[in-house]
Amino acid sequence: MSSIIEDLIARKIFNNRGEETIEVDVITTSGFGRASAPAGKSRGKAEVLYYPQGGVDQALKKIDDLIAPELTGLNSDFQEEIDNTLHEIDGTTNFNIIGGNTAFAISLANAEAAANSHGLLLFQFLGGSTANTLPYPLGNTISGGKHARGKAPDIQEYLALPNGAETFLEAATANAQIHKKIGNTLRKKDKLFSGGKSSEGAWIANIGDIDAFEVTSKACEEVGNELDFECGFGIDVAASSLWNEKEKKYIYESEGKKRDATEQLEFLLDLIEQYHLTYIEDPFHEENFESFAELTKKAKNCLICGDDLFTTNSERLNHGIALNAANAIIIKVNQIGTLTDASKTIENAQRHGYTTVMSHRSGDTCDWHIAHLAVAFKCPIIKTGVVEGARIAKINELVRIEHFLGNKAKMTDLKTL
Ligand code: 2PG
Ligand code: MG
Repeated sequence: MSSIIEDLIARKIFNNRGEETIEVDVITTSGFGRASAPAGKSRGKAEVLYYPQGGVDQALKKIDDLIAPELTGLNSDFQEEIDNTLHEIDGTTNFNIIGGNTAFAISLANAEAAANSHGLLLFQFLGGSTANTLPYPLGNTISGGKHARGKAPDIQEYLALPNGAETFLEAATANAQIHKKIGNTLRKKDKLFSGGKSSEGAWIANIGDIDAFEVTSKACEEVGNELDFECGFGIDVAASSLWNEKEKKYIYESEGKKRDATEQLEFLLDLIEQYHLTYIEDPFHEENFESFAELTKKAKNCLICGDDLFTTNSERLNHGIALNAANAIIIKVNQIGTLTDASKTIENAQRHGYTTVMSHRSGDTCDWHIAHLAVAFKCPIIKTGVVEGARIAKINELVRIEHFLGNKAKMTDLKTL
């Protein structure tokens, strides 16, 4: 078995929004790996640049002209060497020259090719024999903010977290039932509701935030009772999208309210208490580490998670760790570019007691690698929607991994939330 890279083939494909994206095949002497890159809509300012000027076409040219000749002949087993080579070819800190999504697709395709060369699945290759813990799926049920249109809620995501399920399959079942129940309720609540969904497959309805809280918490509770295990409930505020720098306020347009940082803190603490929220992502805008820290100190039994705040970047995470800004972090490999960079951030986060949440992007393909990454890197949670092709690709891959592991498979312990 040999894992020497023989060829790198890249092409333009499309994500679930019909946007152009990049797909890369890595061919080794005895293996093959393929990966494609996702795209965010509510991006953090500190994310790497997705593509060089000229977009995907220019990225493809860079692969042919600059990258393929350098990577051919290297051993795909040495992920760090591959990723370092990508950094060297690019030479900038945010992948300005080759594009972060170009790096992402190569990095992931390489890891897959190495695993395949050894006859292993990706999670086995990266995680070894101790990689047998399945993450809980954090599932998007109602979309708002930048992910919706019209008079939808201001908060971007209403998320179910079935943290009492005994297996991944049970947890995924709970999320599907919660999503369905919410759809039925919205049909009654919003006379104009036509069953519209966002890129992430979450419902888009003409309701306000408070209604969305009521509907989601009721559905989580009812399905929890029916299935006889705890179904938690969380949100992604994506507060950078609500923040108005001039006014220094969070603008809740649908609700017709404006909140400064203190009011935002009180608003969120009330919501945690009233709806027993187990998870809040990006409660404040991406530069406000201090308010994050205040909420983390005051919130009980609730994960306070940084997405735009950290952008999977270890330096930003270190700043957060020093301030006790959060207790959880979203991991999106394409925010930072390579698997090696992302795995270092995960390691750093876990060493400091942070809950790591592997995540999809709102614009995504049927690439299922994050399912393997969540298991390999022991992330207790994966955020990857409930329905819609790109989401189901990842959910079903986790079902397959659980099935493959048989009686060795177990769930992380999130029951204390
Ligand atoms: C988020 C994500 C994914 P986007 O904010 O967490 O749900 O959205 O990919 O648009 O950044
Ligand atoms: Mg987010």
